[in-house]
Amino acid sequence: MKGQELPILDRPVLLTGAAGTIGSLLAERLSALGWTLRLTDLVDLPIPVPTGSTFDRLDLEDFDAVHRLAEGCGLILHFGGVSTEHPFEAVLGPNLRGVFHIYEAARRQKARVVFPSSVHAVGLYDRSAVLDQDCLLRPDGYYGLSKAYGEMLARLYWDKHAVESVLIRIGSVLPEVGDERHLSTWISHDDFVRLIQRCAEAGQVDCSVIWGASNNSRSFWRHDARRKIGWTPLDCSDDQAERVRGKVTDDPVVERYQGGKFVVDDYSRADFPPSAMFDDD
Ligand code: 15L
Repeated sequence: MKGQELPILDRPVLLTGAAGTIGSLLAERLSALGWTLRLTDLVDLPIPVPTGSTFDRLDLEDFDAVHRLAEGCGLILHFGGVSTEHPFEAVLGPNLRGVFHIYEAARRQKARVVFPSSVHAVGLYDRSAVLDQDCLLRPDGYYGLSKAYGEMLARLYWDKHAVESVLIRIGSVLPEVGDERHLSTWISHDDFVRLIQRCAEAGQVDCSVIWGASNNSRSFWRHDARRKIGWTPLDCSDDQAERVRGKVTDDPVVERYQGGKFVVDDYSRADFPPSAMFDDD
């Protein structure tokens, strides 16, 4: 980012949501790479605080506390907040107000942000659709809607305040594929950690969108900013296809859409809309 005195990794990295599944993975793997991490979550860490890192409990809705913790940071990995489908009121504070606090802190600190968007920001596309980075967002619930909001907030802070972001539309970060849908959405731990490394090391990222999936031949997604970031996924779900063959639900709505089971939470359409209903053309 222009006007920044020090390279990003010469300053501490704030990691929110450090107690979550992805957060603890990143805490362990990035600290092992020598990163100076400021870890935070609403609850205590399930792992020992890695050497060289600090941990503080933090409520993302506390504007002053977010600012204090972000002081001096060059990068914010914002993995805090609600990470599954919930009623609107439960999503509102952590995911809408919380991400606003993160972007205000990034603006003050001239920090870069990694914002984990999600497959659920586009979860109401049919699985037969192949999406590019600039597709219309079609969230599959309030959680996905909060990810779409986060993407737009990031865009606003880039256009208006030059705060850089990498928006990673994460599929499924898992040690291994668990069902047939994951053959399209899976991203291995190693590919994911390498992507986060590139988000920090890339010279300039502007406001970039990355599809967060390994090099899966069944991917729902294609063009994004990976060349600009310098990331190439090395893993691939294809060799796990045999193991999960037939691992599907018996719900046609779940199996139709990219968002899978999140779609059916509070789903109330009585009809089964034709697939062309929302097509971009
Ligand atoms: C997500 O965004 C969730 O945070 C995660 O728990 C998974 O459900 C993932 O999407 C997915 O849909 O596989």
